[in-house]
Amino acid sequence: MATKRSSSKSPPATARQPKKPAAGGSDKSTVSGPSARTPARASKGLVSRAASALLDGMKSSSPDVRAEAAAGRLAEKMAGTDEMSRAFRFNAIKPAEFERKNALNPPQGQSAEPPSTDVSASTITETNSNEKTGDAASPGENPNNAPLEKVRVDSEGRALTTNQGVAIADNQNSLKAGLRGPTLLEDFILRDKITHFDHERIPERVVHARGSGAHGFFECYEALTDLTMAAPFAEAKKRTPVFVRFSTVVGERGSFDLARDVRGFAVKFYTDQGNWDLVGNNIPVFFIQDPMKFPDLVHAVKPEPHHAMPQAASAHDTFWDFASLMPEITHMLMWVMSDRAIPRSYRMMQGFGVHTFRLVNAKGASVFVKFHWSPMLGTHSVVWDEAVKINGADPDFHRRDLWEAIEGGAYPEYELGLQIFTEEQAEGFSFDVLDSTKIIPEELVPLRPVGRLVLNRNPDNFFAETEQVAFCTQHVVPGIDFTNDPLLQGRNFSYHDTQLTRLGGPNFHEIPINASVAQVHNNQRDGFHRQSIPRGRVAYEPNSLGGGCPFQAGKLGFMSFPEPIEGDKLRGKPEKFADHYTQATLFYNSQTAVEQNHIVEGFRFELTKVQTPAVRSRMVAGLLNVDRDLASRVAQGLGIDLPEPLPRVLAKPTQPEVTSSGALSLFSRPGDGSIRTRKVALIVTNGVDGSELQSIYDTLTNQGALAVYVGHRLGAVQSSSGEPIEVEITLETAPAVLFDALVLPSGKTAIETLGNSGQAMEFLKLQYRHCKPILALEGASALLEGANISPRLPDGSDDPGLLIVEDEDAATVTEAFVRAIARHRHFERQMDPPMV
Ligand code: HDE
Repeated sequence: MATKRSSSKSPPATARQPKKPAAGGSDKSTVSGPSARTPARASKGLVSRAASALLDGMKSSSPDVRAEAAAGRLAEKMAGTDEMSRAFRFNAIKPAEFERKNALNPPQGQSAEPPSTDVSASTITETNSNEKTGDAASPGENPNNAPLEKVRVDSEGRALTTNQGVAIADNQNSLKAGLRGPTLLEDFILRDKITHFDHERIPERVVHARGSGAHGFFECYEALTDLTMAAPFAEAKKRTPVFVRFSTVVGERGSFDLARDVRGFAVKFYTDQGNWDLVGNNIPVFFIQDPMKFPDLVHAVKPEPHHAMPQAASAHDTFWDFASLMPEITHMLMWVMSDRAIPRSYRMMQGFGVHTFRLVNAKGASVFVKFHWSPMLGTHSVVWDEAVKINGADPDFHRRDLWEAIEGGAYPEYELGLQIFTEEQAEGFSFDVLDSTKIIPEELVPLRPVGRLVLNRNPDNFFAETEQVAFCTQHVVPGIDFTNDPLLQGRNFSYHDTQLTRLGGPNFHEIPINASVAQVHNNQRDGFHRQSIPRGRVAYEPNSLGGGCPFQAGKLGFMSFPEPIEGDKLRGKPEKFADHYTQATLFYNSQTAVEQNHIVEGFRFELTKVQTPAVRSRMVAGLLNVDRDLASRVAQGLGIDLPEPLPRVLAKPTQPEVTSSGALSLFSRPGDGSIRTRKVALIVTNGVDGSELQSIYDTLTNQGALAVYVGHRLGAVQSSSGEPIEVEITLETAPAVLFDALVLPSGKTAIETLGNSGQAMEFLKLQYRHCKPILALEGASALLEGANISPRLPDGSDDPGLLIVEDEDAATVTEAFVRAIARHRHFERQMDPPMV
């Protein structure tokens, strides 16, 4: 931060004539309070030597020369301290602590430059450097804020050591009294290793325990200084480093990725004005309206306390019991039962700040804002039957996908869009913008694209970075401010509090992944695991003995937007919060028929797992207030009669501004139309037509897809021309659900073999059931017939996701196949229950 020094600035130490120490002070005294002794050496003229000479004297091997030099420097330090302290005749900013006009215009703290570096030092011996201490501190620098390479460790060419750096001779055997004798307590090497191991685990996050992270940057398209002074938006093309963590909410740290769940989308911006954490989700609304209910929500959805089941699932009684008694949850449930809760990839889901925030510009003017991240690859999901099976086939499906994409150079990218609106606009809305169970339809306030987020670097170490990263909603920078959304206000307490336990104390900001790139200077001291070694003796403000430093920044620092507040002190909610259903209906009405079907199926699955009929029925009664057809279909799926609708809190339904919003459908963001990073299985066995497969393989690879030869066993299969094809993965280790598309080979004997293979036929059936594109090369339609797969859709038209090479040339069909992969899924063929 640029600091303005007070007029008491002194000339550089070397050019200055030292003053006499303050009367009664002593250069020898380290106790507070005046010493009666007059400084012994001050009169000897040593203090008038140039500081550099004194410094050299301190390095002398002669104790006498050192003592003389030390005395000189101590005297100079005292004199300089006194001189600096005198610059603070009184606390000049004290009057500015009072009155409104001063509150809006805080002054910068008073400061004075020390006349020499010794003056601000803890000790004049700091110039005696060695390999451990290094050189003296650079005044005004906190090296903890340097890039992460300062803590990146590499052991190449190094021997094993203990944590004390002692080389370990034998890492195989503990120390024993005789080869067959007892192990000795003396074995400090064993104890060093085992003790550390015993304490390797830290508590997992209470929620969002399972996550995956990546480094990257945010680049803003153009300066937004008219709206905000926040550093990331200061100028066009400005890049701000970020660390992003995606997560599920409910499951424990080792749970599977494809739970039906909300996904966390937390972004830490390391701005040059300090850290800003935008701790969002992939769903723009939340379950509850008041933080008071958060522990209840989490207790209801976590595994039931008596038997700790189920893991990472909301499909159980306690969650739906709570949900059916909390009508404000209804809108969120619509999203969570939709395909948003089972994304194909972290790279293919949106992110939302959820709450209304404020942007504040340098003139102090403020607007409201909602933050939206939209993936460049479009929004895509898997289907529920697939999700269940992916969790068995690869519990790390999303983690692996993110890691491999970044490692492979396909950097995930998202666009940041802002919904910007004024307080006056907000007052006119039919809903309350402080209610986190409500969205602002894009038809009402369109999205303004302002920048892009690119994830281009995997972490070095999962624990050090992804596990230890600590996001807190209260981490904001000048230009970003809160609103009175009660959930946000509650979160602003909760996140810091949770890190204290999880990361073991108040110094978690010093853990390298959490340290800001902006300099950190304050008078906070001590606590568990303190890393920085503060220089000097001053740990309070105001001070004159530290030259006033660190001083308050005044208007350059964070200033809360001076929102006028008045009201009674009470517990309650505003009336508009009581509209629990209008936006749930809006969401349902904005979905395509396919998406509506999936929502019905989502409710049906979850409520089927509920064992208490009263809970099922109460839930259906709530859905009746959303949409009668939805409720009837869910009731039918549960085999129950339609109950009476739940009573509404608001007698008169709200008149919404829009009744359908295209942007709420996942299909409204199909992405860039490419097939980059899509996984395509080419099934091979002896006798396949190899050259044809190879050309498809090449076409797919050239377009950025990940083509993979899948066979029964690793090793080579013989193509019909005798050319070997190397199997890359087997049918048993990589079942259908791990692929986005399938190619069935040509070749008579190969087709016969595959027709008799349970694994190959199951692979084909699942690809079909999950509505994925299938390319059947010449003759492979026999396999389709064998699997009871029709080339026609239920309505009799051609299935556009099923491409069969008969008379057409393979190249034309391959092109159509590529287009079909880009479309992701072909839900036209989906039937309930599935035919195949
Ligand atoms: Fe969180 N939430 N939350 N939450 N949340 C946590 O903080 C909490 C809420 C979200 O990758 C915890 O560090 C309360 C909304 C994400 O590390 C905890 C309330 C949204 C993450 C906590 C909410 C979120 C968390 C647990 C209601 C979307 C993971 C561990 C007042 C806007 C961040 C931790 C990461 C994590 C509390 C509601 C998103 C306990 C009290 C709304 C993405 O502090």
